[in-house]
Amino acid sequence: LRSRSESFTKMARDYMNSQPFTVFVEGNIGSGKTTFLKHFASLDNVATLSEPVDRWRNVRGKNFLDLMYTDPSRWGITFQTYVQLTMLDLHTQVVDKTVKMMERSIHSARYCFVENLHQSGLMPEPDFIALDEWFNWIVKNHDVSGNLIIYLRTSPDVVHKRMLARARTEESCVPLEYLEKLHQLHEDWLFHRSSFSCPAPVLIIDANQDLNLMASEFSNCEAQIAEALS
Ligand code: DCP
Repeated sequence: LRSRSESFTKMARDYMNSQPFTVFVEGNIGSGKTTFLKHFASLDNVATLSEPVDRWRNVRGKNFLDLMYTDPSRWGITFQTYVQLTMLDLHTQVVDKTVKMMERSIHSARYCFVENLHQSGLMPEPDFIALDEWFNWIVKNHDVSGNLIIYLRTSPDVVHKRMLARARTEESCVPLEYLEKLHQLHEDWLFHRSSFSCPAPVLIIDANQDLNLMASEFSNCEAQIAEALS
């Protein structure tokens, strides 16, 4: 019995050790998360999980992202409920690499986007409560933890220009003011650490510069992740 118990303990330990080092890449809309992930996708031991924006734009033929921007008070809950589901899907996805790098997380969905809709009075209180109850249940009952957050820190006017330049149809009506509010929520959470709890240590990157010139910043991140793993 003892040896069975020992081998079970060993199995459990091996399982624990097989958990990947999980990184969340966070930052405002247009901060360069996609470019950042692309850089890491070429590394052998890194699995990159992009945010499922295309899934949000076509849910059985309905564009939830567009609905949310068109009428946030009506469709904000629908969109954010679906975002929460797709993010949970990414958090629980098993990967066979040492590092699992995710674009955003269920945490920024709640602490930045849902919070913004709620604070701006764009999400009715019962909608917010239902979403928050779901969020709390998920955090308690699923492993949505991470080992490192990389915060691509930007100024709202820089990301506003990038957003206009990439011209995603659904975002054509997003004003600078919206990005300013999102910026403040990211700042309070990840920079000042004065709002919500942070699920992992934060590495801050200046992402205002031209994204094509950020190779050295990316390499620096690579080095820091390698150090954390060693
Ligand atoms: N979005 C949202 N609520 C969320 C997550 C995203 O309203 N919980 C919206 C904001 C954007 C779109 O979805 O309109 C995609 O936003 P991201 O900032 O997550 O992705 P980007 O493509 O803008 O990232 P980047 O430009 O940094 O690569």
